[in-house]
Amino acid sequence: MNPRRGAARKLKDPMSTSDQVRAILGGTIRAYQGEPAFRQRPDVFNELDRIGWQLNQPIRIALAGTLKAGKSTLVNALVGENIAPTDATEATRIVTWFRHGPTPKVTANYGGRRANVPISRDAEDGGLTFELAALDPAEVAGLDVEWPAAELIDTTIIDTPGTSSLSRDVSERTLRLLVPEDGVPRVDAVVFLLRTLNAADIALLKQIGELVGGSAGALGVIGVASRADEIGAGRIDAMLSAKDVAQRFTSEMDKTGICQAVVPVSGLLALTARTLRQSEFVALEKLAGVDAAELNKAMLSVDRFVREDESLPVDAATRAALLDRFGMFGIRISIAVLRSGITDSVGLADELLERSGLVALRDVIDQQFAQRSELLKAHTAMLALRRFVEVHPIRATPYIIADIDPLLADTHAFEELRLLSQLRSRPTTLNDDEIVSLRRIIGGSGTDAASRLGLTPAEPYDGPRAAFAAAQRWRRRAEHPLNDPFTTRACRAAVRSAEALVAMFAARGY
Ligand SMILES: Nc1nc2c(ncn2[C@@H]2O[C@H](COP(=O)(O)OP(=O)(O)O)[C@@H](O)[C@H]2O)c(=O)[nH]1
Ligand SMILES: [Mg+2]
Repeated sequence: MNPRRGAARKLKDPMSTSDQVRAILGGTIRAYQGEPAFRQRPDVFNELDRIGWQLNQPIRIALAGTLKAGKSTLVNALVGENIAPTDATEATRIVTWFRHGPTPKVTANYGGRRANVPISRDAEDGGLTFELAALDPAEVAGLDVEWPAAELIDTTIIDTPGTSSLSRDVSERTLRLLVPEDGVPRVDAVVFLLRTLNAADIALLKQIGELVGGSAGALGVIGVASRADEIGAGRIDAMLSAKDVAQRFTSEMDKTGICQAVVPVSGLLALTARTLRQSEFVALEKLAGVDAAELNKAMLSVDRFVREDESLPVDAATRAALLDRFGMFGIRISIAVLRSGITDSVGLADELLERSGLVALRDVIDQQFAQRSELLKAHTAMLALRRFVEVHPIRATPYIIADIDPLLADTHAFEELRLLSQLRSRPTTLNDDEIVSLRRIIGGSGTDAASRLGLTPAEPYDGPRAAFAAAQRWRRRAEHPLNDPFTTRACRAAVRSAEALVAMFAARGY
């Protein structure tokens, strides 16, 4: 277990937000039981039970973004197995839920009924195909994939069709999932993938961000600059400029202020690294042994690389297969890594995984979503409940809303999340150093005490003093006469975060 998570857990209020949500939900159920008009309405109680049940379920993270942004590939990379069909098969037009289950099982939500979907596995690439032929894809509202993957135990991942696709229908399906018309949220957090960044992408991102991050949507949004390996067009000498481009891309996305963080990721490289085969390692080692000038010539273009060439130690079909799995950049990087002295497939896989950006993305998901999963779920549950009592009004409705609204507004952790995204786009009078430590204290690098205070684990006893100093510093900064209202609000939030740390240390007897 991650020891830092333990610290974060102790930071919670005595009555956690989830407990408060459960209490409100319990009260709501009793209120409906007391209403003669609803006593005989199992549907109403089912819906209320579902809201409560969801609080105990894994956090739901949706992958959204433009068509062919690499969403399905990233699902596979995150799960570590080739289970989400990629490219334009029928299934990629359908919202697919990947949950943990004891045995592989796929069910289609088909015109309000459930139908079992047979699965077949491609002998060559190991990719799955869901046999939907018996069903009319237009009628399939969603697919439920249960899979015995460890990565799905704490997280349910939702793969969505592209949002800016030519088909309005597909766009709307995704939008409806992220921002449902009935106002009842279906997901707790969103990873948004963009492959290019043009005006249309930014407009779409803004639109989704306003809806998603707004009053009726998920609170957590992470941006991914996807297919990052393609930015340098596969040229290893372009790696530096690729990094530049990725950074510029990242900061452009940052500026939209919709995401709490933006990470460049190559899902393809990550998936290949996580499923690297010994035969691939052997083929790459052979290529790495070829004279550098010769190999460079053979790798001038994709066409050239896959054509018959007796002088290369690896046959054309194998080269084509490598290209599919690694991409041009991945092959170049692998060869460079092997030439630098890595001698086993595990070493190569680790290096590729690191370079793919997946490790960084998982860290961010952990900091922004996993460490806050209880809160994100509590937030979704409250939005759902608020919506529910409005749609089915009873005498108690105004009282229930009067319980929910202050919790939504006052819960400091929600304010931290809102600020983490707003700090990227809204001007403040804080200088760069201040922004960095403000982001940190409100949990931008992790919600445990050490991360918030910027302490290394080696100096734990400085915690109480650092927390106290931070509270003082931000209190002073909040009172600066030239602050605009947003800056004051952000500084006050930092004070509250620091005070929570002081209280936590005091409770532990420091
Ligand atoms: N080079 C490269 N290609 C990728 C990457 N991710 C996906 N692709 C390719 O892009 C195409 C579309 O990917 P897919 O995951 O189906 O995208 P989706 O439509 O967003 O689900 C496929 O041919 C993938 O192999 C990546 O990180 N790098
Ligand atoms: Mg897809």
